[in-house]
Amino acid sequence: MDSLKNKFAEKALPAGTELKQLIKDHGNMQLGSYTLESVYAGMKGMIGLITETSLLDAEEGIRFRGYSIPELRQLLPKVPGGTEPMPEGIFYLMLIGEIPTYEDAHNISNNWARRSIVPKHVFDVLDALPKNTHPMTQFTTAIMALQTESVFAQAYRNGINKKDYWDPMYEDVMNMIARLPRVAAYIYRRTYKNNEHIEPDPKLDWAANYAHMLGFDNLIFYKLMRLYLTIHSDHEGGNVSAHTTHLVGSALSDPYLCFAAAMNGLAGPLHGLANQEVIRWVQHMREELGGGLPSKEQIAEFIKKTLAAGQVVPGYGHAVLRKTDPRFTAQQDFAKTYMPNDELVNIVWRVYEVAPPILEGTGKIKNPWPNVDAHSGALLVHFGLTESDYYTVMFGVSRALGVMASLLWDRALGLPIERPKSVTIDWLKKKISAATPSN
Ligand code: HAX
Repeated sequence: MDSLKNKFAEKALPAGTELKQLIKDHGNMQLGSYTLESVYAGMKGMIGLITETSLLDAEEGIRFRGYSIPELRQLLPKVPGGTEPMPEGIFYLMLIGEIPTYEDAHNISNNWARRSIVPKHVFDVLDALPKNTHPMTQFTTAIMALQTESVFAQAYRNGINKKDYWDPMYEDVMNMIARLPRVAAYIYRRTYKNNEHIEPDPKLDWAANYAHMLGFDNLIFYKLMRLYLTIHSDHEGGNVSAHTTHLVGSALSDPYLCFAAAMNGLAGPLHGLANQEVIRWVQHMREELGGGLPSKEQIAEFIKKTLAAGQVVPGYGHAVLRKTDPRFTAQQDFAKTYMPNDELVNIVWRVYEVAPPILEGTGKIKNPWPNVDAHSGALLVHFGLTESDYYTVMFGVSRALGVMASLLWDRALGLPIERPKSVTIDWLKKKISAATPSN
């Protein structure tokens, strides 16, 4: 270790232990309207944001503008002959607050198709990256390359009245969402399909066109993409990708800058990258056990081994939810209809039977139930989309719908720059000692 690194470890590691002890002994101390414990624990449960698009209930799961996922699977418009909602519909709902008609959703499809041309330099930037660059790194790089097109950045430079910010922001949001499937499909095809690209089909809706450009022209896969891109779109305002969008946007950064930052958060294994990690974890288990459908006992052993190694069981747990994620249930429902005998899907279901009591038994994991990421990979593998490093990009394409609708609301509401107060450990110690009666 170099001397600076050594010095840092000497200082910071004991400080971590000391801070944990402070929280244990004085966690109930009030800091403003909150306790020290809640400040330390990642501000969970603190109301600190106003987000219109969706609201999360710990027991029930997410509601988009008041509607649960099962309700939205019924109520949102579908393509003719379709069975799953169009993501265009949930975008309309999040932005406007009303259930759209089919015509409303179809108009958005056409609007995005018209805006979907990706400037050539974005592909050139991607082509300059080594092929083995992680797809999420390629994705954020491409979003940054798209930023040359920002209408808001140009309008700000030209001097725009703050009351009008939302207007050029709207143009950026619509242009970016329109272009993401092409960019995301390009990343997939250059990384895994020998750089053989597939032209968009403007007659298809947004989700089916993305599936088409990925190379999966299968009607059931189209349905899966509509469901997938709908349910991953939003999870109220405090999750890392949504909060990042809001925070960066509060500095009046344009939508491309905000979304690239958000995607760097989504690329973390405790957030969106968990969908990749779940499939890697299941495959690792299968390899160790010599393939096939593992027994419940074997799965239990593997979970215990993961915990004993100080690692997380990916796809389980949540910062807010305290029940099975309804986004998991929606995907399970889809799988029961279209692929009930798929082996990987059955492993996911068996893990669901085995994992919760073991996780609960640790006594510290607050939510032992599966989240959205526990199921999504197995559905994609079923159709031959096996490259798990790519999965978070698909999540990101969907997440754009929610966080960009929220960003437009932020600017329309004129929300101010975000700037919470931070304090040092030394400040905390002084506060604690002032509040502790001397004896
Ligand atoms: N496996 C093992 N340990 C877990 C765990 C899991 N699935 N979930 C929580 N824990 C541990 C935490 O690491 C923490 O341990 P320490 O006290 O040693 O630090 C302890 O249990 C308490 O954590 P918690 O309060 O229950 O959970 P947090 O709010 O801190 O974290 C996470 C929530 C989602 C990050 C966590 O449950 C986790 O790491 N899960 C696995 C990764 C995952 O699936 N992430 C995706 C979440 C959904 C999402 O954002 N999708 O994009």
